[in-house]
Amino acid sequence: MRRKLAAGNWKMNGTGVALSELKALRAAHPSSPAEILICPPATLLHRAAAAVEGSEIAIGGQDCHAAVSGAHTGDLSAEMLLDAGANAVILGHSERREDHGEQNEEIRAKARAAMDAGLKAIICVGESLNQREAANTLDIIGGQMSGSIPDQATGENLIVAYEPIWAIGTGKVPTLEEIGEVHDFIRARLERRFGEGVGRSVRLLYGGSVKPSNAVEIFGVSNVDGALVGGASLKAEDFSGIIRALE
Ligand code: G2H
Repeated sequence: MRRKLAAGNWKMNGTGVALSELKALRAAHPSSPAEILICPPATLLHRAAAAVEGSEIAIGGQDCHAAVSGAHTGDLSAEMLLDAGANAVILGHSERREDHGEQNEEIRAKARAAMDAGLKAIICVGESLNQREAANTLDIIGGQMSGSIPDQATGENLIVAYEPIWAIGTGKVPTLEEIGEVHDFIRARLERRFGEGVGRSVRLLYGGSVKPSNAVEIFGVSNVDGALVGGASLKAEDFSGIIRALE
């Protein structure tokens, strides 16, 4: 039985005042059958971790370096995220693939480092609109999966997020059939590569313009175990609505 997961990706949003949203979220969900994760910007990790200490809410990073330490100005290692209070990290988000030219091989190395440090790696995959229109979606997702998921993946340390690039922050959402087709494909690929036991235990998140008003129907799709939420995770009230849709 896979535990449902609501993961919030704050992206490059939030200064200290945003912690009030985290406190409101904590108050609204003193307990939850679903796992709740918030990934704030790195500058807020320590304070966010302190704000949720002893609660149901976990904290995650939005990226990490593949190396353990060294001369990498501006970067953070997986161990540093762990030390700051994170238990997970988002890797290979399309915004990082685009803004920083991240390729599958680098994402795989980062995921290895995250898993070695004891973090859960949320590896993002997704197609562009051109790729979907050219009927290449499953080829693209399959290539991203084999390129960026490391061999030591398990149901504990790996979460895969399907985020069609054209649905991110645009308000456009794929049909439920389209979401189901990709999630079933991801599940089948995981089972083929890692065996049924591991393949069935990895959680699959949908991401891209999830909000309280569409969460229930998206969570009803087979092999959708939760969501990776951007814009609608910034306000406790909105994110609460999405968490409730999982409960
Ligand atoms: C997709 C998602 C969060 P949003 O990037 O990762 O963002 O919910 O704003 O589309």
